[in-house]
Amino acid sequence: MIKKNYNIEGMHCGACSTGIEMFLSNTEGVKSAKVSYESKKAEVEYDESRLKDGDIIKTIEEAGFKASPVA
Ligand SMILES: [Cu+2]
Repeated sequence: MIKKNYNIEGMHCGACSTGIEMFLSNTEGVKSAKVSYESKKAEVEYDESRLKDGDIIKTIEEAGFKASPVA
């Protein structure tokens, strides 16, 4: 398991962050996802043998938002 942080663009309320959390949580290989509307960040814990950085970003984009890894 690996834990990574992402910056998220395009959220305008707490429902957006909850929606992204649910979207990520329903993704196979994701163990946990915490999204903060206040800090515009996501903390995702996932199985690195099944998912890559780019898969997490793609999943967030599929939910309708822009994501980039926190350096
Ligand atoms: Cu919203």
